[in-house]
Amino acid sequence: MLPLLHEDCFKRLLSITLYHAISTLFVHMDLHNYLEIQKLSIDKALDTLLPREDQFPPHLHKAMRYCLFAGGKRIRPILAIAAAEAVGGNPEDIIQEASALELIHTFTLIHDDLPAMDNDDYRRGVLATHKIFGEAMAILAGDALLTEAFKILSLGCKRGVHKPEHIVSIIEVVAEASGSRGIVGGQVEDIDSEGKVIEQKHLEYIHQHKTGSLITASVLLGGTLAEGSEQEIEHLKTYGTSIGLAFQITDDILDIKGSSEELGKKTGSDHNKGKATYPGILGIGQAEERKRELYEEAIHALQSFDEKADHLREIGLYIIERHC
Ligand code: GRG
Repeated sequence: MLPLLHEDCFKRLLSITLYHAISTLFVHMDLHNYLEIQKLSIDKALDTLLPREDQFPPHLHKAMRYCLFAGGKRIRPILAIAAAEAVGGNPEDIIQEASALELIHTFTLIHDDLPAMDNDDYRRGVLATHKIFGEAMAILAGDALLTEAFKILSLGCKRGVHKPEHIVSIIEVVAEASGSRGIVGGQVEDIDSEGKVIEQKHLEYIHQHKTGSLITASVLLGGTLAEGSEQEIEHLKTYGTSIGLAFQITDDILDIKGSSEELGKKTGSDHNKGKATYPGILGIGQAEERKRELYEEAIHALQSFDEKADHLREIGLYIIERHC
Protein backbone atom coordinates (compact mmCIF):
# COMPACT_ATOMS: atom_id res chain seq x y z
CA MET A 1 0.00 0.00 0.00
CA LEU A 2 2.65 2.49 1.12
CA PRO A 3 4.61 2.83 -2.11
CA LEU A 4 1.42 4.03 -3.79
CA LEU A 5 1.60 7.19 -1.68
CA HIS A 6 4.27 9.76 -2.32
CA GLU A 7 6.52 9.97 0.79
CA ASP A 8 5.72 13.66 1.44
CA CYS A 9 2.04 13.04 1.03
CA PHE A 10 2.21 10.08 3.40
CA LYS A 11 4.06 12.16 6.03
CA ARG A 12 1.49 14.95 5.74
CA LEU A 13 -1.37 12.46 6.08
CA LEU A 14 0.30 10.89 9.08
CA SER A 15 0.86 14.23 10.78
CA ILE A 16 -2.77 15.30 10.16
CA THR A 17 -4.04 12.01 11.61
CA LEU A 18 -1.71 12.34 14.58
CA TYR A 19 -2.70 15.97 15.08
CA HIS A 20 -6.40 14.98 15.17
CA ALA A 21 -5.77 12.08 17.53
CA ILE A 22 -3.70 14.24 19.89
CA SER A 23 -6.06 17.20 19.81
CA THR A 24 -9.06 14.90 20.49
CA LEU A 25 -7.13 13.47 23.43
CA PHE A 26 -6.45 16.99 24.75
CA VAL A 27 -10.12 17.97 24.41
CA HIS A 28 -11.09 14.85 26.41
CA MET A 29 -8.42 15.50 29.04
CA ASP A 30 -9.42 19.14 29.23
CA LEU A 31 -13.10 18.30 29.66
CA HIS A 32 -12.29 15.62 32.19
CA ASN A 33 -10.39 18.19 34.28
CA TYR A 34 -13.15 20.76 33.84
CA LEU A 35 -15.84 18.29 34.98
CA GLU A 36 -13.73 17.26 37.99
CA ILE A 37 -13.07 20.85 39.06
CA GLN A 38 -16.73 21.86 38.71
CA LYS A 39 -17.86 18.75 40.58
CA LEU A 40 -15.56 19.62 43.49
CA SER A 41 -16.86 23.17 43.81
CA ILE A 42 -20.50 22.00 43.50
CA ASP A 43 -19.95 19.38 46.21
CA LYS A 44 -18.37 22.00 48.45
CA ALA A 45 -21.34 24.33 47.92
CA LEU A 46 -23.82 21.51 48.59
CA ASP A 47 -22.03 20.57 51.79
CA THR A 48 -22.16 24.17 53.02
CA LEU A 49 -25.77 24.77 51.98
CA LEU A 50 -27.36 21.64 53.48
CA PRO A 51 -28.05 21.20 57.21
CA ARG A 52 -25.31 19.15 58.85
CA GLU A 53 -25.97 15.47 59.65
CA ASP A 54 -26.04 16.10 63.39
CA GLN A 55 -28.52 18.98 63.11
CA PHE A 56 -31.95 18.10 64.52
CA PRO A 57 -33.60 15.88 63.29
CA PRO A 58 -30.36 13.99 62.51
CA HIS A 59 -32.06 10.95 61.00
CA LEU A 60 -33.62 13.16 58.30
CA HIS A 61 -30.46 15.15 57.58
CA LYS A 62 -28.45 11.93 57.30
CA ALA A 63 -30.98 10.57 54.80
CA MET A 64 -30.91 13.81 52.78
CA ARG A 65 -27.12 13.66 52.47
CA TYR A 66 -26.86 9.90 51.89
CA CYS A 67 -27.80 9.65 48.19
CA LEU A 68 -26.60 13.20 47.45
CA PHE A 69 -23.01 12.41 48.41
CA ALA A 70 -22.99 8.75 47.29
CA GLY A 71 -21.86 9.83 43.80
CA GLY A 72 -23.38 11.42 40.73
CA LYS A 73 -21.94 13.30 37.78
CA ARG A 74 -23.44 16.72 38.79
CA ILE A 75 -24.18 17.25 35.12
CA ARG A 76 -27.16 19.59 35.65
CA PRO A 77 -25.28 22.15 37.79
CA ILE A 78 -22.28 21.81 35.45
CA LEU A 79 -24.52 22.56 32.47
CA ALA A 80 -25.82 25.64 34.29
CA ILE A 81 -22.24 26.81 34.90
CA ALA A 82 -21.18 26.13 31.31
CA ALA A 83 -24.24 28.04 30.04
CA ALA A 84 -23.35 30.98 32.28
CA GLU A 85 -19.78 30.91 30.87
CA ALA A 86 -21.17 30.76 27.33
CA VAL A 87 -22.88 34.14 27.78
CA GLY A 88 -19.84 35.68 29.50
CA GLY A 89 -20.83 35.10 33.14
CA ASN A 90 -18.71 34.21 36.15
CA PRO A 91 -19.34 30.60 37.33
CA GLU A 92 -18.71 31.57 40.97
CA ASP A 93 -21.74 33.87 40.91
CA ILE A 94 -24.15 31.05 40.14
CA ILE A 95 -22.65 28.10 42.03
CA GLN A 96 -25.34 28.11 44.74
CA GLU A 97 -28.29 28.27 42.36
CA ALA A 98 -26.64 25.64 40.14
CA SER A 99 -26.20 23.37 43.17
CA ALA A 100 -29.90 23.67 43.97
CA LEU A 101 -30.56 21.82 40.69
CA GLU A 102 -28.63 18.84 42.06
CA LEU A 103 -30.89 18.76 45.12
CA ILE A 104 -33.96 18.56 42.89
CA HIS A 105 -32.34 15.89 40.71
CA THR A 106 -31.30 13.80 43.74
CA PHE A 107 -34.80 14.10 45.15
CA THR A 108 -36.22 12.68 41.88
CA LEU A 109 -33.76 9.75 42.07
CA ILE A 110 -34.73 8.93 45.67
CA HIS A 111 -38.45 8.98 44.85
CA ASP A 112 -37.97 7.18 41.54
CA ASP A 113 -36.35 4.23 43.35
CA LEU A 114 -39.24 3.79 45.80
CA PRO A 115 -41.28 0.56 45.63
CA ALA A 116 -44.32 2.58 44.51
CA MET A 117 -42.36 3.85 41.50
CA ASP A 118 -39.45 1.97 39.88
CA ASN A 119 -38.67 -0.17 42.92
CA ASP A 120 -34.89 -0.15 42.47
CA ASP A 121 -32.50 -1.34 45.17
CA TYR A 122 -29.32 0.39 44.05
CA ARG A 123 -28.44 3.96 43.12
CA ARG A 124 -25.08 5.66 42.64
CA GLY A 125 -23.30 2.43 43.56
CA VAL A 126 -24.93 2.04 46.97
CA LEU A 127 -28.24 0.75 48.34
CA ALA A 128 -31.12 3.10 47.53
CA THR A 129 -32.18 5.55 50.26
CA HIS A 130 -35.39 3.64 51.14
CA LYS A 131 -33.37 0.42 51.56
CA ILE A 132 -31.25 2.08 54.26
CA PHE A 133 -33.63 4.56 55.91
CA GLY A 134 -37.05 3.05 55.13
CA GLU A 135 -39.74 4.30 52.76
CA ALA A 136 -41.22 7.03 54.95
CA MET A 137 -37.82 8.61 55.54
CA ALA A 138 -36.89 8.34 51.84
CA ILE A 139 -40.09 10.18 50.90
CA LEU A 140 -39.46 12.86 53.52
CA ALA A 141 -35.76 13.24 52.69
CA GLY A 142 -36.76 13.75 49.04
CA ASP A 143 -39.43 16.30 50.03
CA ALA A 144 -36.89 18.18 52.14
CA LEU A 145 -34.31 18.24 49.31
CA LEU A 146 -36.89 19.67 46.90
CA THR A 147 -38.03 22.41 49.26
CA GLU A 148 -34.43 23.24 50.26
CA ALA A 149 -33.63 23.74 46.58
CA PHE A 150 -36.27 26.44 46.22
CA LYS A 151 -35.07 28.11 49.42
CA ILE A 152 -31.54 28.27 47.94
CA LEU A 153 -32.87 29.70 44.66
CA SER A 154 -34.80 32.41 46.50
CA LEU A 155 -31.72 33.30 48.59
CA GLY A 156 -30.16 34.61 45.39
CA CYS A 157 -32.08 37.88 45.98
CA LYS A 158 -30.66 38.30 49.50
CA ARG A 159 -27.08 37.68 48.35
CA GLY A 160 -27.46 40.70 46.09
CA VAL A 161 -25.48 39.05 43.29
CA HIS A 162 -28.46 38.69 40.95
CA LYS A 163 -31.32 40.93 39.92
CA PRO A 164 -34.54 39.95 41.76
CA GLU A 165 -36.39 39.64 38.42
CA HIS A 166 -33.82 37.06 37.25
CA ILE A 167 -34.25 35.07 40.47
CA VAL A 168 -38.04 35.13 40.08
CA SER A 169 -37.67 34.08 36.45
CA ILE A 170 -35.46 31.05 37.24
CA ILE A 171 -37.73 29.98 40.10
CA GLU A 172 -40.58 29.96 37.59
CA VAL A 173 -38.50 28.02 35.04
CA VAL A 174 -37.34 25.40 37.57
CA ALA A 175 -40.81 25.04 39.15
CA GLU A 176 -42.41 24.58 35.74
CA ALA A 177 -39.75 22.04 34.74
CA SER A 178 -40.40 20.07 37.94
CA GLY A 179 -44.20 20.01 38.10
CA SER A 180 -47.00 18.49 36.04
CA ARG A 181 -45.79 20.31 32.90
CA GLY A 182 -42.34 18.85 33.47
CA ILE A 183 -40.78 15.98 35.45
CA VAL A 184 -43.97 14.90 37.24
CA GLY A 185 -45.90 14.83 33.94
CA GLY A 186 -43.17 12.73 32.31
CA GLN A 187 -42.96 10.36 35.25
CA VAL A 188 -46.74 9.81 35.27
CA GLU A 189 -46.75 8.92 31.57
CA ASP A 190 -43.68 6.72 32.07
CA ILE A 191 -45.44 4.72 34.81
CA ASP A 192 -48.74 4.56 32.90
CA SER A 193 -46.96 3.27 29.78
CA GLU A 194 -45.27 0.31 31.47
CA GLY A 195 -46.00 -2.90 29.60
CA LYS A 196 -47.71 -1.02 26.74
CA VAL A 197 -46.66 -0.39 23.15
CA ILE A 198 -46.55 3.37 22.63
CA GLU A 199 -45.82 5.69 19.69
CA GLN A 200 -42.40 7.36 19.36
CA LYS A 201 -44.08 10.76 19.83
CA HIS A 202 -45.48 9.65 23.18
CA LEU A 203 -42.07 8.29 24.23
CA GLU A 204 -40.49 11.60 23.24
CA TYR A 205 -42.97 13.38 25.53
CA ILE A 206 -41.99 11.07 28.41
CA HIS A 207 -38.25 11.53 27.89
CA GLN A 208 -38.47 15.27 27.27
CA HIS A 209 -40.42 15.75 30.48
CA LYS A 210 -39.06 13.28 33.01
CA THR A 211 -35.42 14.00 32.04
CA GLY A 212 -35.14 16.75 29.43
CA SER A 213 -37.05 19.44 31.30
CA LEU A 214 -34.58 19.74 34.21
CA ILE A 215 -31.64 19.70 31.80
CA THR A 216 -33.19 22.51 29.75
CA ALA A 217 -34.01 24.40 32.97
CA SER A 218 -30.35 24.04 34.01
CA VAL A 219 -28.96 25.81 30.95
CA LEU A 220 -31.71 28.43 31.19
CA LEU A 221 -30.81 29.03 34.83
CA GLY A 222 -27.14 29.60 33.96
CA GLY A 223 -27.91 31.77 30.95
CA THR A 224 -30.50 33.90 32.76
CA LEU A 225 -28.49 34.53 35.93
CA ALA A 226 -25.44 35.42 33.84
CA GLU A 227 -27.66 37.91 32.00
CA GLY A 228 -27.61 36.37 28.54
CA SER A 229 -29.53 38.23 25.84
CA GLU A 230 -33.04 37.10 24.83
CA GLN A 231 -31.61 35.55 21.68
CA GLU A 232 -28.85 33.73 23.60
CA ILE A 233 -31.44 32.33 26.03
CA GLU A 234 -33.53 31.10 23.09
CA HIS A 235 -30.49 29.29 21.61
CA LEU A 236 -29.63 27.81 25.02
CA LYS A 237 -33.20 26.52 25.27
CA THR A 238 -32.85 24.76 21.91
CA TYR A 239 -29.49 23.31 23.01
CA GLY A 240 -31.01 22.10 26.31
CA THR A 241 -34.07 20.56 24.66
CA SER A 242 -31.96 18.57 22.17
CA ILE A 243 -29.24 17.50 24.58
CA GLY A 244 -31.82 16.67 27.27
CA LEU A 245 -33.56 14.18 25.00
CA ALA A 246 -30.19 12.82 23.84
CA PHE A 247 -29.28 12.33 27.52
CA GLN A 248 -32.28 10.06 28.13
CA ILE A 249 -31.76 8.12 24.87
CA THR A 250 -28.18 7.49 26.03
CA ASP A 251 -29.59 6.36 29.38
CA ASP A 252 -31.90 3.91 27.56
CA ILE A 253 -28.96 2.55 25.55
CA LEU A 254 -26.74 2.24 28.64
CA ASP A 255 -29.46 0.20 30.34
CA ILE A 256 -28.81 -2.38 27.60
CA LYS A 257 -25.13 -1.94 26.72
CA GLY A 258 -23.67 -0.40 29.89
CA SER A 259 -21.98 -2.02 32.87
CA SER A 260 -23.69 -2.19 36.28
CA GLU A 261 -20.38 -1.35 37.99
CA GLU A 262 -19.88 1.84 36.01
CA LEU A 263 -23.54 2.86 36.23
CA GLY A 264 -23.84 2.08 39.95
CA LYS A 265 -27.21 0.39 39.43
CA LYS A 266 -28.59 -2.73 37.79
CA THR A 267 -28.73 -2.78 34.00
CA GLY A 268 -31.61 -4.36 32.06
CA SER A 269 -34.16 -2.90 34.42
CA ASP A 270 -36.10 -1.02 31.69
CA HIS A 271 -36.68 -4.25 29.82
CA ASN A 272 -37.62 -6.17 32.98
CA LYS A 273 -40.20 -3.53 33.89
CA GLY A 274 -41.63 -3.31 30.38
CA LYS A 275 -40.57 0.34 30.10
CA ALA A 276 -40.93 2.17 26.81
CA THR A 277 -37.45 3.08 25.53
CA TYR A 278 -35.85 4.34 22.31
CA PRO A 279 -33.98 1.08 21.62
CA GLY A 280 -37.22 -0.78 22.38
CA ILE A 281 -39.19 1.21 19.79
CA LEU A 282 -36.50 1.94 17.17
CA GLY A 283 -33.80 -0.67 17.81
CA ILE A 284 -30.30 0.16 19.06
CA GLY A 285 -28.97 1.34 15.68
CA GLN A 286 -31.71 3.92 15.06
CA ALA A 287 -31.67 5.00 18.71
CA GLU A 288 -27.93 5.71 18.33
CA GLU A 289 -28.64 7.64 15.13
CA ARG A 290 -31.38 9.72 16.76
CA LYS A 291 -29.08 10.53 19.69
CA ARG A 292 -26.35 11.74 17.31
CA GLU A 293 -28.89 13.78 15.31
CA LEU A 294 -29.99 15.50 18.53
CA TYR A 295 -26.36 16.20 19.44
CA GLU A 296 -25.85 17.86 16.03
CA GLU A 297 -28.98 19.97 16.62
CA ALA A 298 -27.65 21.01 20.03
CA ILE A 299 -24.29 22.04 18.55
CA HIS A 300 -26.02 23.89 15.73
CA ALA A 301 -28.00 25.90 18.30
CA LEU A 302 -24.69 27.24 19.63
CA GLN A 303 -23.34 28.40 16.27
CA SER A 304 -23.61 32.12 17.06
CA PHE A 305 -21.68 31.66 20.35
CA ASP A 306 -17.89 32.08 20.48
CA GLU A 307 -15.31 29.87 22.19
CA LYS A 308 -16.82 30.69 25.60
CA ALA A 309 -19.45 28.07 24.70
CA ASP A 310 -16.83 25.36 24.08
CA HIS A 311 -17.45 23.63 27.41
CA LEU A 312 -21.14 23.46 26.55
CA ARG A 313 -20.22 21.94 23.17
CA GLU A 314 -17.85 19.40 24.76
CA ILE A 315 -20.40 18.45 27.43
CA GLY A 316 -22.86 17.75 24.59
CA LEU A 317 -20.47 15.16 23.17
CA TYR A 318 -19.75 13.76 26.63
CA ILE A 319 -23.50 13.31 27.21
CA ILE A 320 -23.93 11.09 24.17
CA GLU A 321 -20.64 9.20 24.56
CA ARG A 322 -20.65 8.63 28.34
CA HIS A 323 -20.44 5.19 29.95
CA CYS A 324 -22.23 6.11 33.15
C1 GRG B 1 -39.88 16.82 40.47
C2 GRG B 1 -41.89 17.29 41.91
C3 GRG B 1 -41.03 16.28 41.22
C4 GRG B 1 -41.33 14.95 41.31
C5 GRG B 1 -40.44 13.87 40.82
C6 GRG B 1 -39.80 10.64 40.94
C7 GRG B 1 -40.14 11.61 39.88
C8 GRG B 1 -41.17 12.69 40.20
C9 GRG B 1 -39.55 11.58 38.67
C10 GRG B 1 -38.45 10.67 38.26
C11 GRG B 1 -37.59 11.36 37.25
C12 GRG B 1 -36.32 10.61 36.91
C13 GRG B 1 -35.57 9.97 38.01
C14 GRG B 1 -35.89 10.56 35.63
C15 GRG B 1 -34.65 9.90 35.18
C16 GRG B 1 -33.58 10.92 34.94
C17 GRG B 1 -32.22 10.32 34.77
C18 GRG B 1 -31.78 10.02 33.40
C19 GRG B 1 -31.46 10.09 35.84
C20 GRG B 1 -30.04 9.70 35.80
O1 GRG B 1 -29.31 10.92 35.84
P1 GRG B 1 -27.73 10.96 35.87
O2 GRG B 1 -27.20 10.00 34.88
O3 GRG B 1 -27.44 10.41 37.34
O4 GRG B 1 -27.31 12.37 35.74
P2 GRG B 1 -26.28 10.85 38.36
O5 GRG B 1 -26.31 9.78 39.41
O6 GRG B 1 -24.99 10.89 37.60
O7 GRG B 1 -26.66 12.17 38.90
